[in-house]
Amino acid sequence: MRLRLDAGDITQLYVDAIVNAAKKSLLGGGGVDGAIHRAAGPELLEECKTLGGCETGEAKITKGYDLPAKHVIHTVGPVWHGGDENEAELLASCYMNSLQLAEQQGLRSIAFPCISTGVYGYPKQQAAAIAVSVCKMFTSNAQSLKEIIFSCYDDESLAIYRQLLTDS
Ligand code: AR6
Repeated sequence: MRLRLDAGDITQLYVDAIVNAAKKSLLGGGGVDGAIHRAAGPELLEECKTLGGCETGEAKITKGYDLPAKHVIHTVGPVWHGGDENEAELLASCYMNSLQLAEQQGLRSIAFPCISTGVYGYPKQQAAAIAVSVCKMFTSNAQSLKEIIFSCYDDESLAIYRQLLTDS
């Protein structure tokens, strides 16, 4: 099992699944969600409409349509309210539930964006520490998954993840 960084656009990755930092309705939005829907094409929204939304911390899977990725795992990160509203547990659940879904489907590779660190305002360093620690913990139980990619779209996130992966 390999953990690695990618500095580009998550929608360009040839992996079994990319993870979408979605909103509860799963009906599209801005940021990485908007980019994924644009690149996947309108059929993604049609499938999302059948899913009945998604609770914060949970995850649902669809096909990838026009994306190079075969699937999209949609998860809803917590909105940052200062840290006393269960944000850390909910963010950890996003990663854990996405990984479990990927394993259930027998997927070999998955790419995560920096969930909640854009519009939802989660501090990047704290969010990255959770992402890396959940994914590392998961590596010992992984069966089908061989590669986890952290998609770091901005330089600050890239530097934070690079440090975390080097230190651990
Ligand atoms: N590839 C990889 N990462 C990206 C890309 C991309 N193409 N575009 C942006 N990012 P955000 P959130 C990074 O705001 O904070 C949406 O409207 C971005 O730099 O997309 O979880 C949803 O519908 C940042 O580090 O997600 C929800 O309403 C990270 O993706 C809400 O935003 C997450 O930023 C979710 O907010």
